Amino acid sequence: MTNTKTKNPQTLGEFIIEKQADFQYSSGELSRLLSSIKLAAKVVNQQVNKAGLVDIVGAMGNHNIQGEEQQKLDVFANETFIAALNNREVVCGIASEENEDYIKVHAKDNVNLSKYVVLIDPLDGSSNIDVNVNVGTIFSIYRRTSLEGSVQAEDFLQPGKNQVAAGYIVYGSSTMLVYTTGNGVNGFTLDPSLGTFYLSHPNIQIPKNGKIYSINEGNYIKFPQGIKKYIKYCQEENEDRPYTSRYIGSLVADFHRNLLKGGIYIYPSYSNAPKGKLRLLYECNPIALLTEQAGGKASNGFHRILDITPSELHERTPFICGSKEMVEKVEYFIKNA
Ligand code: AHM
Ligand code: MG
Repeated sequence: MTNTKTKNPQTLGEFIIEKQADFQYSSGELSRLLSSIKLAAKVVNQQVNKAGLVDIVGAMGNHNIQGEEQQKLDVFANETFIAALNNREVVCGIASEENEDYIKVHAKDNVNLSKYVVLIDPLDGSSNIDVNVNVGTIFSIYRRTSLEGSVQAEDFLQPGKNQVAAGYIVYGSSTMLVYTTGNGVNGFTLDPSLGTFYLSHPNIQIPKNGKIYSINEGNYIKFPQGIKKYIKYCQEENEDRPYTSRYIGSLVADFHRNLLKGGIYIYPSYSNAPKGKLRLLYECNPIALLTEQAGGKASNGFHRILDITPSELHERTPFICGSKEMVEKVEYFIKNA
């Protein structure tokens, strides 16, 4: 007899609870933290979807229906994520790409027992908002290292390999949340009519090799020699080349595509910016953990991104990530430039 019952798709909430068992002695704290991120993601998603209406609403006096002033979306996203994490006291500290310094989360009774800190890039690629192109949120979670009292800078300045979890939300034609707790990478798609994320991409693996390269080639003249040579290699006619060039200018969207299809994302150093543009703590580390968990590689051209010990919150780094063999090829060109 055939079973006619189709299994209900698993929701993100159910998945988080199920995976709690992966953590020995888990108190459910990380699950609550991830649920807070899920909640904030839905709120930001609603606003991002309405972004095109801002001018129309703005024309009515720059005030929304409650008489509050319209906020820029990146400010809105920043405040929404911070509020979601703050209100539920699921973390002891938050650092955001939008804020100069980290935030200490004080519990109502002044005893914050949370052992986690979160770092976020609340709306990455926000320059794309005006033209209806995908943007994203990136998050990174660590266990605090200081033993007591309020959170310290050292709790945030840990190498990426110490991350307990990391992920992103891509606000796109579908909104997806993709995350890892160090046990593989899973992707969830939002059903906007129900406001529920469903497991749509279990155990994502990035292909070992790909045909897509993503880099802002307009800056070619400023690139280091090894990167210039790699671009020429991508464009040569040979075996499976030339590769396809795809660059949205939204890290989350560029990475998401390459993760699913195979490819490489590069933001190198420039002659006038030796550390490139991207931030190690808010962008590169979480994307690097996801890459490695999916079987890919992330490097600064010389070393593994996740091994770098940061010295400041807003530190930048050159960033090369994606399909393992492609990243190794770039490292080869850099070494032999
Ligand atoms: P942002 O955090 O200010 O949005 O900057 C990060 C973004 C990435 O999403 C994107 O890959 C990169 O900047 C694009 O930069 P460029 O326009 O220099 O190519
Ligand atoms: Mg950013």
